[in-house]
Amino acid sequence: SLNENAVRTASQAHPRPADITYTYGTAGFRADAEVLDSVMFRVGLLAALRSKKLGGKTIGVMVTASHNPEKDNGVKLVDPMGEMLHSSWEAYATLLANALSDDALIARLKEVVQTAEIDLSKPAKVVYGYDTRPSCRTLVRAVVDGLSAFDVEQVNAGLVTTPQLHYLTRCLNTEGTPDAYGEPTIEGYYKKLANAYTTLAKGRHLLPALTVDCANGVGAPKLKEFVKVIGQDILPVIPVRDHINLAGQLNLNCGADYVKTQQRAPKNVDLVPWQRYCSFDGDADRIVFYYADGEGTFHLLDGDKIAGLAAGFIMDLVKDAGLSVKVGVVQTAYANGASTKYLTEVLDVPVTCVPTGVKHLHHAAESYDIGVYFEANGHGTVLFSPSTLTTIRTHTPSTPSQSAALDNLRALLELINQTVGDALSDMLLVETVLLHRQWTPAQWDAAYSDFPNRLVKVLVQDRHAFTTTDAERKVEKPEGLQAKIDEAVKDVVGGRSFVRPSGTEDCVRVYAEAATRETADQLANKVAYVVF
Ligand code: NG1
Ligand code: ZN
Repeated sequence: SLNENAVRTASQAHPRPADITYTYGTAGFRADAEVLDSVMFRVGLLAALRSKKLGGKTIGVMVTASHNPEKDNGVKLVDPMGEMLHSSWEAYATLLANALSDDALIARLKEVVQTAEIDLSKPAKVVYGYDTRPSCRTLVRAVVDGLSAFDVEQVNAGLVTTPQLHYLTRCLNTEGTPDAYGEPTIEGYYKKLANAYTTLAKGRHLLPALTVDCANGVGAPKLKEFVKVIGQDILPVIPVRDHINLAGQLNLNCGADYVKTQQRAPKNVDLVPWQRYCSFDGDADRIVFYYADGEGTFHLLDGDKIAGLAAGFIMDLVKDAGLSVKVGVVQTAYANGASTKYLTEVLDVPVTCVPTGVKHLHHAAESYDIGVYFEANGHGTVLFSPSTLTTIRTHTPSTPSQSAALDNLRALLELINQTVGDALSDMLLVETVLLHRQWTPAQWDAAYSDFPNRLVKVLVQDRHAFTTTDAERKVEKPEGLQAKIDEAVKDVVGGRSFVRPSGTEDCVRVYAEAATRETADQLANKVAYVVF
């Protein structure tokens, strides 16, 4: 049964601020680090319960606030196969975080134990990690206090990227089984990616070095560790924005989120025309590429462009290997309309549109033999179904060129982090395709031109008053709003616009796209006005 005394004593050291309501949303808990101590402690408790519920399987806990400012922090739970916490447990997280007193917390713990039918006598194991934020040190201690109240076997992964923590979680749960995902160490992660990329790069003419903006975050030391393993001669990269010990620099005027939302290079970076650049976000689970042309004009190669590049390459490999395996792409409503058109009309690949949030994309991608999913902001990966894995691993090629394509597909299985989007792994995927095609960023970019678009935030009284349908492309409530949006879009050439409440910020987002920059901006403003 529950050791109430242990929980109460531990909880007294992590009092909850009275005036805040916490919500476990798409990005877990995220807030100013100052108000997160009690939340971290309670997430430790919940991780213990989740592990017990799953008979002692290892649960992951990642302390990070991704692309948010340095003063923020956050925490997410990772389920055993490296996927996001099952959505049915998000409510338990919110319930525990908001208990007002130690007694209320104990009452709610009992409630969760009963509702979720948890056998407390089962063992529990948790692996935890954290990013470079200065607040991590004390917040991680709070998580550990929560775990310790339940006598959990603990693995401290230390400073890691979010996708590394997902990788470790899956490895720990599959070790010694036929589904073993890899060695459950960071060294094992590097070796797996390095071996795969070295195989894929073999005999190819080296590309000029890639400049990597690490957002002054955890991606910087991790990229450098990786380059030591693989060697600069195989992967020539130049890490920049790698100041993880300079206060206040994390995600500041750099990183994938800055580049994507501002549609420009990191501040004070002069792009050398036609050279390749990319940016990670603060926890290295997102990546976007970019370059400048001869006039110095900035060109973004975002998640949509990566999806197109990856899908095209994988489809070619599948064909060359003589396999009959279906590739599909999953996007959200934020995908540029030009990318959807390119995928369906040029690549002739099926496209599914789902609501925002990795769990929706991941889930939809699982229904394809090979599912490529990317959010426009650069979060994404490629999933191979179990039967496709078997096909690729066991197929006997009948020609040397089939054999070569098959070898490349097999290496891709190892290269791609199938637990979650991973900036390092996705970077290597893009580099592989560019290497094989011998493409410059401009040649990659030539697939299609993005329709001009604008994303704006609208601060409203109550964002929960907004509900959507049709993968967020239509507003249901407030009533009558969709008709007004339709009216605004009606006469705009190439116009498309939709409105949805953010899952991570207290605002409503308005997206608009049109044939010209000016009309896209006008449409966004018009729709923002009717929302407000
Ligand atoms: P919200 O705040 O729900 O729009 C944002 C991103 C998502 C996703 C989550 C998780 C946009 C428009 N939205 O969600 O794609 O990455 O954060 O971090 O980019
Ligand atoms: Zn992130």
